[in-house]
Amino acid sequence: MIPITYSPEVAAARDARQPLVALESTIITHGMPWPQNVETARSVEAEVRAGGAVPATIAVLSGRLHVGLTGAELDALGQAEGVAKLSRADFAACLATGGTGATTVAATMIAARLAGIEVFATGGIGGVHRGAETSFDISADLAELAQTPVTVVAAGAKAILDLPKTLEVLETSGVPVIAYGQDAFPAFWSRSSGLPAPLRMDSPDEIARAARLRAAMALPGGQLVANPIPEADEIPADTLAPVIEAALAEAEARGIAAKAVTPFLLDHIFHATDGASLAANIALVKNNARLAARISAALRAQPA
Ligand code: PSU
Repeated sequence: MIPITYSPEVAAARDARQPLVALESTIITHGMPWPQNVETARSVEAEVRAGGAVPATIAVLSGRLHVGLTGAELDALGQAEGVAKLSRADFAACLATGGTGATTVAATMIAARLAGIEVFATGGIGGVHRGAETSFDISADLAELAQTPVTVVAAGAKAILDLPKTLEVLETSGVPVIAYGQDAFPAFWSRSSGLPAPLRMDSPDEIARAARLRAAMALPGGQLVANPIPEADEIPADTLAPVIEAALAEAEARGIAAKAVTPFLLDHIFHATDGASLAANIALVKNNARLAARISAALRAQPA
């Protein structure tokens, strides 16, 4: 038996068959500083509710998988020290040993599938890191998208990554990468990466229909919906490029590796931009939550 606790709000939504949207917790513990992390988590949940769906923030607390966090649980997680960053490889081990961990995109997809939640909103997925040809650092998020049937709404992949290689791996693994409302693949803080997205859709209905058809065709895996950051909130790619280069050089000089790379880079860029990168990150996650709520409602209207 998997030790799962549903929050009262999520349990009621499941009973009433209301549309649900999963939200991750690594962005809270490893992606943003306190207190903006908790404030953002709350406002992202509010966006999902305003969009007519119910938010289910996911984390492992003392060996139980929580689907939906209470306000007190969210506050505690946002200030906790030494929380594990869970992916597919260590998820079950954390449950088995009574640990506490935040779920990455990969682990949140697994939890969403277990809870019957079809849509998940985050900031940006992990991907192929620059220099992967020597480091082999490729996020487990990509392999998860290839095998777990959840539609993930993100502002593309983080611009700290090697985006052409990230798109190549997604293509090889058969993951539909759908830019929402534009032709270009977005680059997290910027609306365009300068790379064309493999697919484009302009409505939540189409995205829902594609998910249903993939299931009908017995195709495993999810869909990546790449939703560009709103124009008013973006940081142009050329402004950010030198900041990213400097952050990568610093990570290399300090020998930062594996799971520590993404949190290190995000923190470095936050300080180097005087917080502008965080403001953009918050805006894009809220924007993704709004679209995810609409996709979840569209899926409810198109029963499997
Ligand atoms: N989106 C954000 N901030 C984040 C993340 C997503 O706006 O910190 C997290 C997600 O949990 C994602 C992880 O799975 O970054 C990627 O980490 P890595 O590159 O180590 O796979």
